[in-house]
Amino acid sequence: YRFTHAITRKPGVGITAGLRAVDIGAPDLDLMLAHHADYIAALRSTGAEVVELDALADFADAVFVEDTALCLPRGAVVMRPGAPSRLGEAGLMAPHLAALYDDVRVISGAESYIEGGDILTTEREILVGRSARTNAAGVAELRERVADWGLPVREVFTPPGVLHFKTDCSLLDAETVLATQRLAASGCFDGYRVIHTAAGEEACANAIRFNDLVIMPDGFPKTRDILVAAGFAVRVVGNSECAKLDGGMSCLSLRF
Ligand code: CIR
Repeated sequence: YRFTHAITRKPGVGITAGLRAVDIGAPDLDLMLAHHADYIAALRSTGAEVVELDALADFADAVFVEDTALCLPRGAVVMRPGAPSRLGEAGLMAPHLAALYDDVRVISGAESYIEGGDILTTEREILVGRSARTNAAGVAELRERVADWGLPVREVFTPPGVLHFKTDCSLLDAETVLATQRLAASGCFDGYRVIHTAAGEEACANAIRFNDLVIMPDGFPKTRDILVAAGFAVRVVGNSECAKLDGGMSCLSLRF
């Protein structure tokens, strides 16, 4: 599958108030902007069109656009983020999806919560991990919304204490997943080839395959070497500031 588009959003001054599981200090906006520019340059270098939306003053975490939508080949689904401070971000993404897709559907149930970070789409199925942000009603509603798009929804396990399912995994090609040991041990990737993150480098499991590149965070040399040895063209991008807010490579874009 080749991606033709990505949607990103600039981080704004409010980023210092972004959600985080553990406070290890405020992110530096200027450094985050520099990393963000490198990330966008990497996406663009593959030939894709990259939309750069303006920062949203009222939403501290809006740079993490992935959580607002699910972008599939046949259409997009607007999510209902389970973090109360992020719920309003999804509706603000909808018009940008409508500009690029003919078919945009919406998760709308009052009890349904689901974030894009909990969804890994492969060429044969959509894996969704329940988490503190994604509940059973959200998964059930997603299943209904995409029922006629040809990809079954399979509910999987998010390890306790992990923000999103995809915090711990990425799709590297049609058959290959990069995953932490603690996630892969659940068996959710049986039938796929699994490459484990190196011991102590679990924080780099959230990478992306975007066309010819695997884009991964800087600072994880053992896993980078494993991926290079497996034949992937790896591009490393600084992620120190997003990491303070539990964000990684997938969170920063919607890709389709
Ligand atoms: C949050 O807690 O919602 C943000 N600070 C981080 C979101 C990361 N998004 C993602 O993994 N898809």
